[in-house]
Amino acid sequence: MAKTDPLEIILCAPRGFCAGVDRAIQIVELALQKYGAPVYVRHEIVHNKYVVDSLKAKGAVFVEELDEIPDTEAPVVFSAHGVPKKVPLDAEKRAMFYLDATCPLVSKVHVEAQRHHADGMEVLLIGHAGHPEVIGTMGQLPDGAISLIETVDDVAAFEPRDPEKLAFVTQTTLSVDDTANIVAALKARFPAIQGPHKEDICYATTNRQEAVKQIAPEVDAMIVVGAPNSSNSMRLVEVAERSGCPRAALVQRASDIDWDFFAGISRLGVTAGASAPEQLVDEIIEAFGARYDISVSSNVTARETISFNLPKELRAVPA
Ligand code: 2E6
Ligand code: F3S
Repeated sequence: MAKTDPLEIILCAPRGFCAGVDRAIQIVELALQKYGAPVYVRHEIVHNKYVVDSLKAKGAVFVEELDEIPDTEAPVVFSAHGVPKKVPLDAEKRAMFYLDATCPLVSKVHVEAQRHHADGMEVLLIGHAGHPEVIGTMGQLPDGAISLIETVDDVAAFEPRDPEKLAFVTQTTLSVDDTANIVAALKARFPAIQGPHKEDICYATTNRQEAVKQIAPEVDAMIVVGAPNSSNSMRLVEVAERSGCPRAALVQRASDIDWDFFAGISRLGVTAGASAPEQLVDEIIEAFGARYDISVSSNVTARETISFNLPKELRAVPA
């Protein structure tokens, strides 16, 4: 490879921040502006170290659980992934001032699960064990009320209380294709099962996967800018591989690029998970620009115009 070697870079569009991530980060930034530091944040506000470190530098303090926070009048922000019901209850018991940055599309799933439970249905959640969104959604109902389904095999093994009274909800960041198979298996085994029209995968997850599917067969390699604990970003790497891209890699920063892995390529696809800032995409393109003669274009597969309201406490703060 020499600086004269041509490299065509094709950027997937849409990529990067979704409306829920944008809102969650704004909540922390505006809380810092309005109330001053510290602002406590329960869990990474979104799954990206660069975002978290930038907010830390402005005075945000990240914790995993509320019991790590001293008694304080400082605001406590709940991350975009949502929290079990117990978390706001515990915060209220301690008279904490909290701001909920749960993505409204995750809150919608919480409401669905509660509605099914109130209607006397047994609720299944399709998702990945241990993910904070899954913990948050399962925590909307009493312990044991939601059963987790991760695979088609789990569908075969599941024993319902009453197959006529079953409902399902899903995590928002799953593989569209894997989830379609799981939902098909559920419907085949339990024809009366209730649920959303397809699943609860959000618009941003769907659009980013679709964008990767279009580009993956056309390029020699694909970079997904994002973090290893970011479910939606990891799904983009899988989609690229399954759609025929011979080399797909998750990259957090330009300094992480394994140059041997990308040796000999002439077309590179680039996307970014919903929690990855565009600065990191720019940094990675620049790193390729230092080694190749690059030309950059975008492949637009959808246009996103959605945005979410801020919590009322922060609406009057100048951005
Ligand atoms: C909240 C809900 C969904 O790991 P995951 O993809 O869920 O989370 P992030 O922070 O990488 O992406 C944004 C997000 C927040 N997605
Ligand atoms: Fe919300 Fe989907 Fe983003 S659930 S935080 S819009 S990835």
